[in-house]
Amino acid sequence: MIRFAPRLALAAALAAISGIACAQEITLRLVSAFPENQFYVKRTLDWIADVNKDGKGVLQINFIGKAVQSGVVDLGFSTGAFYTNVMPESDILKLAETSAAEQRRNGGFDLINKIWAEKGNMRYLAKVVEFTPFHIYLNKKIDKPDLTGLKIRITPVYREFFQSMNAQVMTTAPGEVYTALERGVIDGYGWPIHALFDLNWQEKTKYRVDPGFYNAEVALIMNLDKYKSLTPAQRDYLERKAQAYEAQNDFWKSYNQQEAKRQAEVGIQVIAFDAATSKAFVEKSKEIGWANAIKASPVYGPQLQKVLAK
Ligand code: 173
Repeated sequence: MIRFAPRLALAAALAAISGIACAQEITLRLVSAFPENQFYVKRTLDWIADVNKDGKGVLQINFIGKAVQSGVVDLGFSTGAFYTNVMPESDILKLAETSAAEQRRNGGFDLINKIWAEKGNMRYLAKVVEFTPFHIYLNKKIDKPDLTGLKIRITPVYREFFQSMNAQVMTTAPGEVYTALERGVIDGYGWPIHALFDLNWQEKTKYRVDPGFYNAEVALIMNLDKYKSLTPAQRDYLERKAQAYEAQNDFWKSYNQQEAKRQAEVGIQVIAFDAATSKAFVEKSKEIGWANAIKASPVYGPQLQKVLAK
């Protein structure tokens, strides 16, 4: 039997106690790709407050603000279109017809994380915006899906689809769209069904084209080295909280209905196509989207299609 000398036993006991007393707490830095007045960010700030309330002694998040940078931050709150410079696959998530919950069951979430780890040194923690179509918003009237002669603000989400309708496209950050509309630099823009009001674009918008297409994706992403450096307790806590945030995504279904109503109330008119034209419009958006996805990512494009498309 091994007997500890009293002093050694005391040292061991103290070490054990100090391990508990200084239960490791980590503070992660988060940046948002979206402006702080956007409702997305408010929801995420609420989530951060909740994480910090329950996570004392385990994990805290420090919101840094608006910046699209890598390396200097631990967590990003962004959409795939804003980091196609890291990997083209990021923009493919807009083509998802399966939900985040389904992707966690059908292997999609694991595939995304395999790609994000390999190409972006990132962990895709949770999707927190979904069930949200994009639309074309215009200040000039059209009567068919033809954008000839129109200057339209885009991100990578919309590029090929809008070009296929002959639009003259220009990439513009959300923060610059209002002024571009005001000055007539653009005749319209691609944007989700929601969040016009966050940035006051309803003041400068006459029409919304229906139907919508694709599925807006906004997620919490994390530097993979940082993710791996977390203790099991920290990682479990962060995963649990991120998944709880994702589990609220049904919220967007009713929110989007209210947003469409609000648009109508301020006089934004809907340009609708007949049933056959609408169907062809949506089909074409998907065809173009997947053709580009597979061209940009010949190996992972088809694998993503299996888990994202329906
Ligand atoms: O239009 C955009 O800026 C864009 O690509 C996007 C994507 C997801 C949510 C909101 C906007």
